[in-house]
This record gives sequence, structure tokens and C-alpha cells, in this order.
Amino acid sequence: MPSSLFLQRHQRWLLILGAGLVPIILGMLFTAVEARHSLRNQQTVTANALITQTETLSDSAMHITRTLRDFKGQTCLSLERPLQRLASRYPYFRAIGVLDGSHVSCSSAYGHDPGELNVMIQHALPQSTGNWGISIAGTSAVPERPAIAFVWMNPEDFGVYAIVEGQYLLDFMRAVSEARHYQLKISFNGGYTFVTGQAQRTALLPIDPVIWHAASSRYPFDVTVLTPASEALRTWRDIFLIFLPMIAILSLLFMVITANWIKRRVTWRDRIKKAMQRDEFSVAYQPVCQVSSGCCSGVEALMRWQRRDGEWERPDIFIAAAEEENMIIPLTRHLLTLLARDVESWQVTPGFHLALNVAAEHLQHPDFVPDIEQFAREIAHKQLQITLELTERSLIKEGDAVAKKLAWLRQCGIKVAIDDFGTGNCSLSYLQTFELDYLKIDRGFINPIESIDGETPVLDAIISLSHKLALNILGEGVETEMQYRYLSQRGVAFVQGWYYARPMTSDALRSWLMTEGATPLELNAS
Ligand code: G
Ligand code: G
Ligand code: MN
Repeated sequence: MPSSLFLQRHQRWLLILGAGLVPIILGMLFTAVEARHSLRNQQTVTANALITQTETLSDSAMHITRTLRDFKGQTCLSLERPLQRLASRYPYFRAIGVLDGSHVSCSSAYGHDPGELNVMIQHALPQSTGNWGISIAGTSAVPERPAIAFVWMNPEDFGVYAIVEGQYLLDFMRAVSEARHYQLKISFNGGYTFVTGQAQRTALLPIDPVIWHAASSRYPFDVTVLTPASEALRTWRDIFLIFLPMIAILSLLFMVITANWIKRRVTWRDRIKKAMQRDEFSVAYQPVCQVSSGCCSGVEALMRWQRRDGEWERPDIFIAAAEEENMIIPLTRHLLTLLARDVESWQVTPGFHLALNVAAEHLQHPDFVPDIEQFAREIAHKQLQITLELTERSLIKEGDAVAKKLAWLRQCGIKVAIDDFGTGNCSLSYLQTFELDYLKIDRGFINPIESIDGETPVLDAIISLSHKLALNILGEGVETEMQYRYLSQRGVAFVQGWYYARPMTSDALRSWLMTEGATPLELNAS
């Protein structure tokens, strides 16, 4: 039976590769976020440095214009020397001077009457009075170098101006641009834009440059820091490389874990399949004692697996593995074949119980009823009473559909028991959903019986519940005579456990049935 869970060779490799990709993809996402974060930080630091630098220049200009205002009313002749002295005392300035309206009446650089200020700065002057400033592409005397012009005018047409040399700012910006590969822009009051660095649009990369705008809170200028896509990518790559060893280890780990998981699944499936072909499975039969007669009324069939090397596989482990790996149905069918073979040699009275364990997955399978019906037909001539034991290891999902199947099988004379009652998580709902004949109390409830009059409230409750539901009860894992007595006194009809008999081979069972099985259990008089 091919199963969707059984992976082809190339599917296995795809799965392993996929698992290895998970940490890499997550790592790329994580480092991309981290790179973005770090870029933003760098940009903010750069923007702040540029703002501080420009504010310092502006402060200096404001200071010099305030000093210049004291020169009001003086002739240019008397001003020329103080202007030159002042200009040389402050760094950064290309020219300073005083105005008569828009006319430069005196300049530190050009002396007496050099012309109109708007011609000098190649920009219109504002109509308003007070402080004003603007970035400009150049001055009439130095048209190739940008500058920032600061002007103060009073209503009586007296004014002063200071032109800050732009080269200082450009040098600073260029140094930063070169170090970080940023494009920097700054514009004062909407005037000329100082630009350093390249924007570098890379058509190859589907990544936009990272742009950051910031403005001064004290002067009307704003700066733009642009990190080109190639630089953003470099930052990401650098961070990714830092995390790469960790990502690689995780990726490897994921692949190893996945490979192991696949191998385990595959090997369990393959091993069980092979073991069936090699006939390594056999059935052990554990007798059940009917309390009323003290004689054996039936057996439970338990799967056993002896490997070729003679070692026994533990049933709880390989049954659980078979359930997990979708092998429980083939295994149960195999059990049915083995049972049919064993039963042939038995000589038992009609109605002798043969109990077998069925898994939830099988119950839900469409072939379940046909499987059991066929088995019942095969051994019909032995007139055995077949009992199906439902365990709770895996939940029975399609309860209603399963209930219908069981009802049908019961009409055909097959009995149904709940196995390991009380240990699962839906015992009570099973009682409501399914029509049942027997309830097998898990040995976990029998173990704690310490004395014949002792208190075992949960066990007592289960027993009285079964009486109320008119269900036959079977006590599992009975190991002592005291436990046997305790159960028989409380009306438990069947008992199974080492006290009565251990699981045995079909051959051993045949001779056991002729001797012990046929003689009523003798209890000590005590
Ligand atoms: O006696 P033993 O150690 O085999 O029992 C281990 C567990 O395996 C028990 O819970 C028992 O119900 C389960 N088991 C044994 N044989 C079978 C089997 O043929 N089919 C299923 N589904 N469970 C079985
Ligand atoms: O199918 P079920 O879950 O009832 O499985 C019965 C399990 O209990 C089997 O593993 C069987 O070998 C085991 N068993 C049967 N009788 C006893 C007993 O008296 N004591 C103990 N500890 N285990 C038992
Ligand atoms: Mn059982």
C-alpha cells in the first residue's frame, strides 16, 4: 500500500535542502532589518553632524551681523579698516559689509561702492526687514563657489551682510561623503543646494537608495542623506557575514535533524516491511480467566517480533512506531494471517474468546470491516468468539462512522472491548459513542490494590460504572492473588495477568489449555 508519507528519494533531498534553507532565509530577513536599522543610525548621526556644522557657521554669521550693526551712520572711508579687521578675526567669511537699501555701501573685500547686493549674490533680496539668509551658487566675484549670504536690514534702509564661504561646508560634506559613500545635500532657505557624493542608481538592483531628511530647529535649512543601494547592500552583506557562521551552523543542524527524522521514518517502515517478509513476527497469547468458573475463557493476541539475530524488539516501541509511520494497518493484517495460521491447530470449545488489538487508524480505514469479515470467515469453522480491543493511544476521530462499523460487526457476532480503560483521554466519550461489550481496566488501576479491604476509589468507581452500563469487566495486569480476590469480590467477571498466565506461543498455549487452562483456579484458603 503506497502511502503519501513515504517519500521518494528526490523528495527526501528536497525536504533536507528546504530545512537547510529555513535558517538562511530567516537570517537574511533578520540581517536585512538589522542593516536598515544600522543605516538609519549612521544617517541620523551624519545628518546631525552636518546640521551642527551649518548651525555653527550660521551662529558665526549672526554674530558678525550683530557687530556690523554698530557701524550704522559711519562713512565707508572710516569703515574700511574696521571691516577688514573684523573679517580677518572671524574665519569662514568671504565678504562682510554694510548696505544702504539694497546697495552695498561698503565691503570688506571690495571697498567703496562695489554695487548692488542682489547682483553680488546673484539672488533677489527679500522685501521684509530683519534677518534673512540664503544659500547661493556663487558671488559675482567668485561665481564658481557656493556660499551662504546672511543679511540684516532695518526699516530705515540701513543694512549689513555677511557672506559665508561655502567651501568649508563643502569640504566637510565631501569628507563625509567619501568616507561613507553617501550623497549629502543641504539647502538654506530654499536656495542653492550644496551637493556632494553620487546617488549611484544601479539598474541591476531592485533596491531603492535609503534616504533621510532632517532639518535644523534653529535656522531655515534642511539636509538630505542618501545612501545608494550599493552601499545599503554592502552594509547588509557585512552584517550577514557576521552572522554567517551562526546561520551556517543552524542550517546544518536543521538538515541533520531532518535527515535523521527521515531516516528514522524510513528505517522503521522498511524494517517492519522486511520483518513481515522474513516472517519475523509471531503472536503471543495471554490467557484470560473467567472468575465464575476459574477456568480459561479465552486469550488476547499480542504481537511479538524476534529479529534474525535473535533479539526481541519491544512491542510497545514497534507498535507505536508502526502507528506513527502508517504501518499499523499492514501489520494488523499480517497479524490476522498469523492468527488464522495458529488457530488451525487449536482444539477449543465453541465460544472461546480470541481478542485482538486494533488501532484507531485501522478503524477509520474503509477496509477495516472487510478485513475483519474476511478474517472471521477464515476461522469460522473454529467457532471462536472474536473480540476487538480498541486502544486509546491514538484518538479515534470519525466517531460516528466508526460507531456504525462497530455496530455492524457486533451484529455479525463480533464483540468490542475498550482497552486500557482510564488511561486515555476519551474513555468516557467512547462509552457514549460506541456500543461495547467489555471494558478492560488498565493495570495502572489494579497495581495500587494493597489489601482486600483497602480503598481504591477510582477503581471502585470504574467497576460500579461498568455495572451500571451493563458492561463485562476485565481486570488487566493482575499479578497477585490478593488483587484477584479483590476484583472477584467486586464482581469483575474476567481477569488477565501474570498471576493467572503469562503470554505464550501458540504451541505453548495448546498444551497449557489442556492442563492449567482446563482446571479451575485454586485459591489459597487464607
Ligand atoms: O504484551 P505487550 O508488551 O505486547 O503489549 C504492548 C502494547 O502493544 C500493549 O498496549 C498492547 O495492547 C499492544 N499490542 C500488542 N500487540 C498488538 C497488536 O497486534 N496490535 C496493536 N494495535 N497493539 C498491540
Ligand atoms: O493490550 P494491552 O494494552 O492490554 O497489553 C497488555 C500488556 O500488558 C502486554 O504488554 C502484556 O505483556 C502486559 N501484561 C499482561 N499481564 C501483565 C501483568 O500481570 N503484569 C504486567 N506488568 N504486565 C502484564
Ligand atoms: Mn489489549
